[in-house]
Amino acid sequence: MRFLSVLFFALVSLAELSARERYTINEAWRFAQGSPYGAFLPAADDSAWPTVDVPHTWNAQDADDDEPGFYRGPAWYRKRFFLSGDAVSGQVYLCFEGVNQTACVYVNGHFAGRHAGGYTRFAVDITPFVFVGENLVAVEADNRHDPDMPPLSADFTFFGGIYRDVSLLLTHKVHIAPTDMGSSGVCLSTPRVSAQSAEVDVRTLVANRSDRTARLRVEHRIFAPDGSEAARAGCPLVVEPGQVAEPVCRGIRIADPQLWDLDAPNLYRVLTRIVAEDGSELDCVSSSLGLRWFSFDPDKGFFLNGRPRKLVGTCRHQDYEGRGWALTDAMHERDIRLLKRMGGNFLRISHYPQDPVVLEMCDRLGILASVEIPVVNAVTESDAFLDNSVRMAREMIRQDFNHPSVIIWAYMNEVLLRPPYKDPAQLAVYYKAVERVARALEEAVRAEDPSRYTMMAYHNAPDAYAAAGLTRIPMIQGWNLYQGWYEKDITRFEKILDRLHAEYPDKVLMVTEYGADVDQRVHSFAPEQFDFSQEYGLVYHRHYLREIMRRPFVAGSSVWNLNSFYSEPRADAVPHVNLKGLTGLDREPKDTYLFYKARLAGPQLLIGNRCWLNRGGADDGRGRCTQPVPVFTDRSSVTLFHNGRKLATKQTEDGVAMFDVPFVDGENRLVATAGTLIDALTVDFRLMKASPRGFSELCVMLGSPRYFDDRAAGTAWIPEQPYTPGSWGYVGGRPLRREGTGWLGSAADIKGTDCNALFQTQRVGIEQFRADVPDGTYSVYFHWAELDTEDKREALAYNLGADDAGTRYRGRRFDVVVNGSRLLQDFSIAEEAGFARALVRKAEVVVRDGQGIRIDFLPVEGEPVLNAIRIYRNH
Ligand code: GCB
Ligand code: CA
Repeated sequence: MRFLSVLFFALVSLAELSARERYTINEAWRFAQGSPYGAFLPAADDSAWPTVDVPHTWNAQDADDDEPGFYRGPAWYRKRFFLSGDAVSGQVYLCFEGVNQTACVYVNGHFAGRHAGGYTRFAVDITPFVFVGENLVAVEADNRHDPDMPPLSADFTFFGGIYRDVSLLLTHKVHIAPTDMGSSGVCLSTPRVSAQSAEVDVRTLVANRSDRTARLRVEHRIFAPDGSEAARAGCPLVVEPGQVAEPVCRGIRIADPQLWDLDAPNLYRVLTRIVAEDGSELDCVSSSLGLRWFSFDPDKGFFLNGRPRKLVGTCRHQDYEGRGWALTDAMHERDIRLLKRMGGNFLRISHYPQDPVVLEMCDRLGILASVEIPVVNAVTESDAFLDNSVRMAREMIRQDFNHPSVIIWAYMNEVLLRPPYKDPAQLAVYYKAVERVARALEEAVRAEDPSRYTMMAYHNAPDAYAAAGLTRIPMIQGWNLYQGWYEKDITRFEKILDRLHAEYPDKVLMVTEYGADVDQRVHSFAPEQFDFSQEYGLVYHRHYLREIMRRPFVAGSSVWNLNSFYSEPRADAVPHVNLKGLTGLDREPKDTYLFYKARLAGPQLLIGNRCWLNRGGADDGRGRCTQPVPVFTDRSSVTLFHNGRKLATKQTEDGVAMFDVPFVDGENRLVATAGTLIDALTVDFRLMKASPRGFSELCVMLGSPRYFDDRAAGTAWIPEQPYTPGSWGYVGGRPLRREGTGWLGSAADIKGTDCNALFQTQRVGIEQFRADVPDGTYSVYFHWAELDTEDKREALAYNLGADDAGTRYRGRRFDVVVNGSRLLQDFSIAEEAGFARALVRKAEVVVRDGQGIRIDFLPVEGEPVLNAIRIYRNH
């Protein structure tokens, strides 16, 4: 095998090799968690290790299961790769786009390099260690907590692994070096750009790893978007053996530039070549270049190429359902298209630098971006923490410097959220330490790149940030605001904006985050704060966007978040997930996404609730169930047809027209029209009824005004109603509400189910559930979870105001009597299933003599509860 591969490469090397080669080596790595003995040695036996492909993470499962925590520690990856004689006679680099969080790289048993920090790229020069033929690379990756490495804590899962691409880069001994903190070795800046002309400076990093003096020419050719040559420049260069030179070619002039803009993201291409004395090309790097200028004004906002542009967009995390952070390039690309199609023009790449294709896509699609390093929640008062943060900021800037889409470098997010002290004296000392890190970062960033703005994102504690001296340091203040979500009173949002602008009239202000968690499966026609419904999400975003748009001093805003993402300790409606995405972890658009699209993306007509496929409701007694349906559009009015009949024409408000649709059982065809725009949706509706004259399946959530679409089972759960003779419903009791906040249901993660929303609410003190069904045989499925808690739950880092330990359990026991006969006696949910664990008990009930179903809940100790009930007719 080894001989064959040598032969193969010997044959290849006969052909002319191009100046540089770069290709991924993602496939067939051997992987082992822990620290297997001698894993860096070529001779180590990895034959029993599972084979994985990178991008890879070892936390995809354990960060999304019922066990708290996930593996944070060392793991090893090993791979054999093959090099030709030509490759080995040149320079060989291994390039990593991202390993979380530290990586130690060994090649053929030799230590070749180390990189700390999970979000920036790095190249390791492995030339001294490689052979012709088979080589072995072993990488130890480690995602354990390191107090000197940001992030210390954050509301996202720190997935471990080689979670981005790995490439081999083969160059000549004299080459453009990738060794400057992972930069490409070509650095483009545009000191002067106007509509008439542009000037480009190019700095190149040229390394001579040969043993002879290199007499060279560095050449730059700039090609216009149409491919024609727009400018050319070059200079001679002499580099002594072992030296690295950094020639700068200044003032390359481009007349009548085609500007890079949001609607016309024109990209030039700069081809940088290193040419030997004999005219042969030694290396060549192509970089894209955008010509634009921009500025921020504290009152008027943002200007691009002289034109005012309100920045409106989202933040983004790099997660996908089932994969953690291990995404392919194409999956990253898709997200940026999702943002563009929504009409967004701004991406806050948060809370860390992301895959290189993300900014490439922003360049290509015309989206402006900010990028930040992950100093989140807190700092460590050590020099090592400061040094690591500054290095990370430099890496970020050098790696992404050339992108015209980047306008802001940011470096701290809510850094006062989790101070390690409570004592005021200690806190004051700590604030000084935070300020020191902030000043060091601000200085480093401005020195690295004076052409962009700097930004810090704060949470709603302006006084604390002012006290810590942090509000005046960055050029832009970014505020993360959650009034109406974590905090009460949604109108406080605009009040805080106005207050901040009045307090800092000379500072540029952005709303760097705002959002509400939405579980795609949850709906409510009585939406309220913290109910996770699609409808509350809409209420929230309509309000925020309106207030943001009204204020020219708000230079821009970014919704938290484009996509839902993993956050291991969260419970919420979907455990381990932050649900604030406008799209789900699977990128299914929520109604909020459709709303933004209608507001921002030009001609649109989109019927909402389009993913609610198990939709149901209670029969109104006339064979119908009238429910609201939103239609999203930029037009001023919309007409809706239902099953071929015109329903109504409605005026739009903030991009939404609301219709009351009298759904019937089965297919409901909705057609919306506005001018020439048309959209259609077919909804399969389950009309639920229980009366002596008729029955259809009944799925009812108790103590809840919500609807729940159980997609796995295809069941449509509907809200409770009080019992009236001839129908169905509960008797007695009250919905569970949280102490303090009064929010719906419990904050506990319910084990043993994917349907938290179904079990987190209940009717406490329920006396009866009745359904006046016709005679027959029925299955009754009681759904329970004990929501009172045994222990105080650990406060969640991010349930800002929402920390909620639940009500303390004081014992609960009851009898369940069905149509007069006792089904369960002295029944205790906690004894049967434990706390916060789903329990479904199915019972067969024979109904005769027109008695219907009558279930009595008789207290023995504490109050009886019921979370949900499903009644199904067998015959
Ligand atoms: C924030 C944080 C972000 C969280 C978000 C939330 O303010 O910056 O990392 O994910 O709130 O959803 O609570
Ligand atoms: Ca776990």
